[in-house]
Amino acid sequence: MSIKHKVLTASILLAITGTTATTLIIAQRDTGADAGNAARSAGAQTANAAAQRNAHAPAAHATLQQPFADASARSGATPQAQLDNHPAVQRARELLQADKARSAAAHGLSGANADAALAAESYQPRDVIVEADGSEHVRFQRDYQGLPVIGGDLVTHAKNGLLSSISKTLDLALGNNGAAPNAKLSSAQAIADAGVHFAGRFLEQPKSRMVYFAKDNQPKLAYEVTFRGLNKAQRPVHDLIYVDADNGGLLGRDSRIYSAESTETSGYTITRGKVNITTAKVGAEESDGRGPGYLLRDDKRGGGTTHNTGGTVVDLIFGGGDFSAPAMFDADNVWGDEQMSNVARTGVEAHYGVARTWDYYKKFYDRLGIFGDGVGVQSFVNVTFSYFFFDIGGTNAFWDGDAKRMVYGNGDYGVSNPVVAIDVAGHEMSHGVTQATSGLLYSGDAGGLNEATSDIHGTLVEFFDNSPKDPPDYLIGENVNLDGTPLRYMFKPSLDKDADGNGSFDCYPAAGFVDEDPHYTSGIGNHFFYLLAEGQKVPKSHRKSLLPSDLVCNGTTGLKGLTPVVAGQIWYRANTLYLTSQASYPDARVATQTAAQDLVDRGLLKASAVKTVACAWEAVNVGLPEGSDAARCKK
Ligand SMILES: [Ca+2]
Ligand SMILES: [Ca+2]
Ligand SMILES: [Zn+2]
Repeated sequence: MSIKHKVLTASILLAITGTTATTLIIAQRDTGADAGNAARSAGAQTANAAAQRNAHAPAAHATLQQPFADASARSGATPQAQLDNHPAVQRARELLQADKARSAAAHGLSGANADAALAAESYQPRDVIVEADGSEHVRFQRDYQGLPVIGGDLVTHAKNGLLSSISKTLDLALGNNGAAPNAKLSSAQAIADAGVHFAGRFLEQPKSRMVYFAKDNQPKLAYEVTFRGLNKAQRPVHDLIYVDADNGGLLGRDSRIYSAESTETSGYTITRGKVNITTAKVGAEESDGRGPGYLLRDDKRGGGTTHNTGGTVVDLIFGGGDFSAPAMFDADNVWGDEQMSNVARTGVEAHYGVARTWDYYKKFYDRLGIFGDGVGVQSFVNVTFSYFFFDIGGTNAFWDGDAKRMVYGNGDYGVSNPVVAIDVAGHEMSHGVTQATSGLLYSGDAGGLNEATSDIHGTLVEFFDNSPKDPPDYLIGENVNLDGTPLRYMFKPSLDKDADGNGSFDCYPAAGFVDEDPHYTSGIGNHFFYLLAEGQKVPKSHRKSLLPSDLVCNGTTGLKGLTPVVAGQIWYRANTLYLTSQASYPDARVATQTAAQDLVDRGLLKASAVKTVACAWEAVNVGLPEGSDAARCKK
């Protein structure tokens, strides 16, 4: 193992709320000391990055201590304990022992050397067949020095207590007579070397374990590196690649048929009752020894997975947190129950929100996944947050742009639910879309546009899902706080102001934004979007407290909207085609007017739509950039 050192790298953790003063957050990330060495070919770079992320994964020997660690050969239905105690297996062991002693003598070993060689090898039964005539056939996996020997498996054939033959491709001698296995390469280096031979795109972090790889009767100490991902045809692949533990050379490979079967099932959520989700049916080898059963993995949507961190703490300044948990598992595919505290319900809701967000982007924008590459994301639930190491609780969620994962807080007992509502899931995933397209910065006007983009799409996902348990609205996170107070209000952003007067902006200030929290400057974009989608109409929930004149900044009356779907098309097109990383609100006005004109040119919208866009911007005091001759609301 090379020694890893920590560096602080800037990473934008885009959170659903701005309860902390800091929005540009420093996350802790490992860099491998062996990075230069590992990147010895261009192809190794992806694997190297993955290896760096994998820095906290248990070492190969630790993996081997887990029960069922060698589950690959345990697909048989007979429980291990039953196999171990089978009389035919006991007899076969004795016969093997005698054969080993003969073999040791044949290799010139005697005394302590022979004892060490004998002790170094062990056998685990995998299958037993006893025929009617008393013939016994026992299949064993072989271990050497506690490491599995790939290709060392054998079958003993016996009758009446006499060994008739052994089927095997590897003889006894493994060479080092009991010396502990000693690899020159670290696990991370082996993953990088093996990565050169993997043609797919990763769906999860590569894993490695140390084994002996035996081919042509030449056992070698090796790393078995497991890669799972998607090939060019977007089919899931599962490759085991064996590299020499001393020099990284390719020794062999094995491809598992990716046997997972997608199943449609249902589960209980925190806020939406029972929902339909897609899970993956897997055997023990695909579930880290927890199964056969089902994983919260959606192979119909790029293999996205949902994980239970078990309450890991993420510091909003220093990052951290343990994200090594495998995808959530359930033996009978019945997920969650009616207990609010059940983590399964939280996982199901996050999993569901991700699926609906995927479907929304596919249906309305023909976009496959956040990055447009057909690959799902990892979602982590059961997280709490600290700030400068002080406990601040669980009422938050964020998209970690660096690690490309979503993290959902647990909520705060008695105050808020786990933060997995669908507008929050849609919000967080949409940060990834922005990251992959306009790349809007997270400060100034651009920061507000970035946050508004996420609120807009999160809301449209809620419209798309249209659940009676969560009627579509222009509120953000109304299902987070137990008292129903939303995090934000798109039609009148300043309604979120706290007692100190901190909160979202309704109207664009002439000088633009510089240092304000993007969760507040998003008010301009959200407000514009509401007017564009719905017009100057007070939502039912607020008819007693607001007048149409309260919805605009410029005293205009009778503004008409274009429908939420059309407004979404315009915003998406502007964000993915016309906005750049430092865009201002006036730039966004031009971008959305250009996007609307595109749709007019394609015959999808009436020519007046461009003016409708201009009028909505003017209603929130966003003008045109200097010298622009783009359309104005009047004339
Ligand atoms: Ca709602
Ligand atoms: Ca909502
Ligand atoms: Zn956000």
